[in-house]
Amino acid sequence: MSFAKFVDSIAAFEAGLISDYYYLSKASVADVFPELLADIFHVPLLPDNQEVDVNIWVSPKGAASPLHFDLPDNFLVQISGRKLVVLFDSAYAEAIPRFQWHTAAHHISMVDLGVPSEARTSLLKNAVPLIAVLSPGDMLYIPPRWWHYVVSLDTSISINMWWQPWFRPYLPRTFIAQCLRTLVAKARLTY
Ligand SMILES: O=C(O)CCC(=O)C(=O)O
Repeated sequence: MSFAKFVDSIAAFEAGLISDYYYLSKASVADVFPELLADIFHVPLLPDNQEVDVNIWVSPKGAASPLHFDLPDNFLVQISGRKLVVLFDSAYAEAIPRFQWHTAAHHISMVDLGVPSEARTSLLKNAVPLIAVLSPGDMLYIPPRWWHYVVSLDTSISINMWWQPWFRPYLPRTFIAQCLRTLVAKARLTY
């Protein structure tokens, strides 16, 4: 679909002329709008040599991204329109039902937060959300493994930046090494 047709589809959806919408989601800026890259500044919080995966999101009012989590760190930057973001601390990970681990949707929840259901009530009983409304110029940091659900409150343009600090790939090994050390220390105390 051409971008012009996509923009027409946004207008048609918002006018109630069509019932399904298209969402230009996580489209690599380098691939689809390379000319915009010059306008995207390096986030000063990040080291100069940090690699960043920059994506653009364009959606009609009412579009939603399902409750899901991502593995990289994320800055979600609002360019135009507002977005509602519902976030759950990774401490609640076990309280959120998700598709099976071996499927492509393993990072997506089966619960649609936009539709009342017993599953949604039960999820909200066990996990307390943080809620943010992003306006143009706002940037939200979404930590890795934090579940999030996003609704466009207006016709919306955002970019997001996924990145991983250099030490992240080493964390699981460090964690396993720490567990082994603790086990050995406990075994020494016992015998
Ligand atoms: O803006 C959206 O609809 C979703 C954004 C998102 O899920 C993300 O940046 O990881």
